Amino acid sequence: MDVPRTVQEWVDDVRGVLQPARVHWCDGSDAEREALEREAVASGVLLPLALPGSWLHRSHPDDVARTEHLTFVCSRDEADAGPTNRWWNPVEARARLTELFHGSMRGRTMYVVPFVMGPPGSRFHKVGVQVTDSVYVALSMRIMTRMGDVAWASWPEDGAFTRCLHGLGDLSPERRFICHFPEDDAVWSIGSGYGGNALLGKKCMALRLAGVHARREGWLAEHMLILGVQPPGGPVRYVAAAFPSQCGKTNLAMITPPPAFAARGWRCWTVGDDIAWLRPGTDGRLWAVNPEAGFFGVVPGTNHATNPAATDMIARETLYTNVALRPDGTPWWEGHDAPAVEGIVDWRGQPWDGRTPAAHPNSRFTAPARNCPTISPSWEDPQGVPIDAILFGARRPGVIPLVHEARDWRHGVFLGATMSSETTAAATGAVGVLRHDPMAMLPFCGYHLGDYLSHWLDVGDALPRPPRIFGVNWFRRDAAGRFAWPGFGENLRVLDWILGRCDGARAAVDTPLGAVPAPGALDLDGLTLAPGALGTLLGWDAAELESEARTRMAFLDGLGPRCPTALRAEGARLGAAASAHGKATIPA
Ligand code: OXD
Ligand code: MN
Repeated sequence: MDVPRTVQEWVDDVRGVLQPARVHWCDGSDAEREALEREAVASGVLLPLALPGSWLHRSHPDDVARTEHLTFVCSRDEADAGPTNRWWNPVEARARLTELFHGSMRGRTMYVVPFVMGPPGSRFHKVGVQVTDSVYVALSMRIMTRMGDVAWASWPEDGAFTRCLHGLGDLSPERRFICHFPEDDAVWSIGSGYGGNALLGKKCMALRLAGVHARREGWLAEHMLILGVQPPGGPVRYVAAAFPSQCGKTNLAMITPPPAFAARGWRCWTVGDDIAWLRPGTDGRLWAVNPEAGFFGVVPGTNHATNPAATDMIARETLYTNVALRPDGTPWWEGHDAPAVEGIVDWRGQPWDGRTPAAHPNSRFTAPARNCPTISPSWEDPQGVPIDAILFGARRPGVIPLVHEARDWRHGVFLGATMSSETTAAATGAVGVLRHDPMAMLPFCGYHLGDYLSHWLDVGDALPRPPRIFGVNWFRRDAAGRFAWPGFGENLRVLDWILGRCDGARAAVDTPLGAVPAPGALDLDGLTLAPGALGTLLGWDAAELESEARTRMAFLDGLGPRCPTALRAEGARLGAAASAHGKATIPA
């Protein structure tokens, strides 16, 4: 199919501003990939690794994570960006970025990258075109999206596409901006080659801009993994789970059943690890697809114990960013299966001193979803998969139990809307600071958060058979500061309880926050926990929950009048329930 006229005109326009020496229209073929890889090696952008079809990219040392303080929602009306986004007047933003883009590709190649998010031809899919001067970005987009001629073949009848303009600029954080123009369905990003800032189909299009479409069209674009869980002899059931960045989404998405469950025949299937597009189905349930085609996962800590599927997946056809290099040409990182060896070169390309991390804490793998050994046979199903349960997870050392269940959709929206989590290395800034991160979408909601929460309530009202909603916390610590729950594969025990609750088949006891497993309801067969761990994991303290309720209410108040009153009512109810319980703690 020919390139649509609107695309050709847009590319001609931006080319006039960027003034590249060459323009390469990506077709997505293998021959093209090989040519781009050769080009990237020749220019020092990629180093070949001693793993089949795999490469190492070292980024600029100042360009290693998402930069939330340089990310803007440029809606026409400032009020539409809401109190949690940085707003920039769209006329001023365009003027400043045009100045920076002007002539910025002189002497360079401009890659035109057409791509599809979602299974092509499905009711979920959307198309975009990204212009970039980074061969690393073009190759990454080839892994993370359906890239190339497939986009022209999937072009929608109304011709709507997201215009994604990306340039490396001079990579200075002083001149780095990631700007979203929701009314024009466009993203302009300059000054960064980092995934979340530069692979514009991902956070920028599939979350921030798709969220705006989703609100208009009655669906949800969420920062969620999608996982299929198959009990012995039963059908696959699907859960979607929102966690802030670096809180184990990829590990949960690729979970391996613990031995006691594997022996009984449990299987788990990966559908997606980062983004879910969820639409009401004609059957009154919520159906989900993963709009991406690859995984952009955190490398440190990945090994055969924590994530065997990812460890096998990234042994070939993987683009590594900012990991360390062993003398034999293979990558290495903290938490690798193998111990460190002599002669490691760190992520900056320097001999490793053994004192600072060898791999950057936010070093990443980019790998095709089809290479994942646990990939679900339904991962590209154009219908999506039906969701039984939604999980909201956070990194909380205290207060929040291992798992708790919402009474209903409205209560579940409150739990998600007011969750908080410790910050991580996925974004620049301090690590380990507790911040509110509603539905793990704080950095990714492209419009007013109050409107977003109202939209969540509306979607639930329109769903005759909504998923049940749960909160989870794998990161609770005991009095000595140790993790009370082993996590990783053992999290299947929690999923088992959750799915049992969806069937009305597992016992629970009420707490002010929600229902937690009743004594004996969590299947702990084959697992030995430290004495008292279950009490730490499932117990609660009234004073802590009262204080938690106050913090949650203050957060909702900060959203202003657009915050749904129904959620404030839930906050008041939590506070009242906690104080009514005096100092009681449910024994686990
Ligand atoms: C990611 C993130 O890369 O959330 O997925 O930062
Ligand atoms: Mn993410």
